[in-house]
Amino acid sequence: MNYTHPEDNEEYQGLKIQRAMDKAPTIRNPYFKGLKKRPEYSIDDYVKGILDGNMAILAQAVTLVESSVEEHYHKAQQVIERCLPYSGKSLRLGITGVPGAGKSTFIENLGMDIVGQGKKLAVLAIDPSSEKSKGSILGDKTRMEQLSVHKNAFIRPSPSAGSLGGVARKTRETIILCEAAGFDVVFVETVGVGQSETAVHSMVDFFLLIQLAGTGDELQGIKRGIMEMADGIVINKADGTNIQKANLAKTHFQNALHLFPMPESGWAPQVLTCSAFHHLNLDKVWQMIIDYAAFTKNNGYFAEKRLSQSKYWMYETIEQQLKHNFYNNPLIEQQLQQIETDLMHNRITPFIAANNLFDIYKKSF
Ligand SMILES: Nc1nc2c(ncn2[C@@H]2O[C@H](COP(=O)(O)OP(=O)(O)OP(=O)(O)O)[C@@H](O)[C@H]2O)c(=O)[nH]1
Ligand SMILES: [Mg+2]
Repeated sequence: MNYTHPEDNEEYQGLKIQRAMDKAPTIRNPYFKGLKKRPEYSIDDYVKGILDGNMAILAQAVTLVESSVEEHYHKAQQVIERCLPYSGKSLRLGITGVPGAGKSTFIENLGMDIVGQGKKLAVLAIDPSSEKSKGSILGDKTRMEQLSVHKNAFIRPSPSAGSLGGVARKTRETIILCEAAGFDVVFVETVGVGQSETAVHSMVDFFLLIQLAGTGDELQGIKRGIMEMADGIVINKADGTNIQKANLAKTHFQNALHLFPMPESGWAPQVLTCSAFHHLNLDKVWQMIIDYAAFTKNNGYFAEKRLSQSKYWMYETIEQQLKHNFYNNPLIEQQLQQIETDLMHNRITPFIAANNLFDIYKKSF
């Protein structure tokens, strides 16, 4: 249908409708100067800033890594690739423990010791629940009051968008950027609830489990798999009236660890007690980590483990991309619902349903 408007006539004197986008009004009040647009950095800017150890640019590069915008993804990948030759030099430490075990307190106090030695420390997190709860484990920077404002510390909450695989990939890539920016130690925190441990374990050199004593069922409380991953266990809150219980728990854990086969690293996991809050024995915990690094560097396991982690991440990425590609294929998007309905009505078996979808997928190329 064709409308003619009187205002289309050049001689029309009344109010005119502003023509489409060529003169769209600005959304923001032009007199409001509060919000400055962030400078748009080039890949060179990012790489140079990171290699110079510029924290503000590092933080923005991490934001780029975490972005779900396709264009950002490609830019981030190029930044990472250019930083890769400068990465790998840090000591990567994974920290897990049930809520309330004292992870944040531990990281704050051990972290302050580490930066006190002139080292640079990055604290990252993997929290697959953060998207749902909107609060992530490192959201509570208040518990890291001193560390969060220290010039040699970089604290970053868990990326929140996407699947665990996606969140883990982003954290892993952030480690690379931090290392290129000259960080000597990287902590990756997670909550002791299961799958996220495997993800953290696959990106760190040393995996530390923080436990509590005194519940009596401490051994049952954690999954065997998590204990098997641990290179060290600390019983936290070993202070005041809790010391004896902590020592008892230490013996329990030591006995339990004896039942596990010797880990591939050749390092027998140690159990220590500490008080993160009262700053007791944290030096021993740190020494254990240093000893582990020296021991495994000496027997070759340190480098070997990093290589096998790279391999793990390659396959992990392939799987993620295949999945992404499959489910975002327009033909699959069209057919999936129908085939699922057929399945729900018992018109088709799951196996045939999957095969049919694969046929559709393969034919789409
Ligand atoms: N007595 C004592 N209390 C501690 C110790 N470490 C932590 N706490 C207390 O235990 C509580 C929980 O500590 P957090 O450091 O927040 O524990 P978290 O593991 O980070 O907990 P989530 O972030 O909820 O997973 C806080 O009230 C701490 O003050 C310790 O060594 N001794
Ligand atoms: Mg915490």
